[in-house]
Amino acid sequence: MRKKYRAGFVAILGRPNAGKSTLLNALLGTKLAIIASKPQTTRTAIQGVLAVPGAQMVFIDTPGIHKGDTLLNRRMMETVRAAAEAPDVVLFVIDALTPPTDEDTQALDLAKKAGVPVIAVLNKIDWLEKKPDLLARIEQYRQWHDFAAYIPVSARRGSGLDELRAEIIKHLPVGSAIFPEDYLTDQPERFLAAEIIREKVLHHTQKEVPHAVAVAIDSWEETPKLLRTAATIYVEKPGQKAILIGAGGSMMKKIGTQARHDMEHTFNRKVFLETFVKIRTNWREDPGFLSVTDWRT
Ligand SMILES: Nc1nc2c(ncn2[C@@H]2O[C@H](COP(=O)(O)OP(=O)(O)OP(=O)(O)O)[C@@H](O)[C@H]2O)c(=O)[nH]1
Ligand SMILES: [Mg+2]
Repeated sequence: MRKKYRAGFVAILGRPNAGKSTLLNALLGTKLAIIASKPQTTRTAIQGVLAVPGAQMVFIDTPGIHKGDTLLNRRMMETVRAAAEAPDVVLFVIDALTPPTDEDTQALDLAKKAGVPVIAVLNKIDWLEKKPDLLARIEQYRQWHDFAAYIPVSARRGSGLDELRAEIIKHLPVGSAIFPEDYLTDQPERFLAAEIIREKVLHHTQKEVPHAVAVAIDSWEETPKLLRTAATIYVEKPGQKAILIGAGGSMMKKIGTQARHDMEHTFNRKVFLETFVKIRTNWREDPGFLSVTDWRT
């Protein structure tokens, strides 16, 4: 007998930097979400849809669970709570290289609240030196919750993903596809472009600068062969602006070139990108500003 078609929502939860966005991209086989070695890279929920024979998985990547005082931090946590409200299954992403933290506990609390099966995804095993360490880590998490499964993966290398997809599908409800076959994401191209620029900024800056950066797209004109766009990179302080511009504009040039390169790949056309840097004091506390850079509003 043919297996019944399954389709459903899969929330990806976990502490900052666990590798949630890397996992989303790896599961989809497409780069949708930006990645950085700094925590709090993802700021909104990012939906990515994967159709395989017999099933459709609607993944929702979320910001890492953390405590933070700014309005931006609170909005990020509201986003995670909303994503955790009604999934069919949760992927609880664990950085297997490091011991559990308070943020892991908070993330798990939220995952449990969803009241659906939670799969423990032990990520970054490519850097794990000894197998007993992995088994010990699994044992640690087993004490916390009766997970539906414990699946070691390397999101970066792409290992363990077939096992993970198969496990996810088991927990999806029987039903027809939620989105059309070729549908990939709810993110508009402008938002993807702004995120690509922010990713390059994160790669080249340290300490408080990554957290102080927001990107807005000011103009967008496209033809089948060319995309012409202008973006403003907002920071909070003059010192941060100086860092982003760099000596003789060198940093801005580097960020612009790398972002343009990625955008050409993502949008499959030539890109003409102009970037500006502006100071916007305390933008993380400014509801008006936050809604300008949030593509959902
Ligand atoms: N070695 C190794 N590193 C990984 C793996 N997956 C992710 N990383 C790295 O972990 C860091 C964080 O990855 P992200 O995917 O941005 O993590 P995240 O959980 O989405 O982080 P936030 O959005 O800040 O919550 C990056 O430097 C990744 O390259 C993996 O399988 N192996
Ligand atoms: Mg992320």
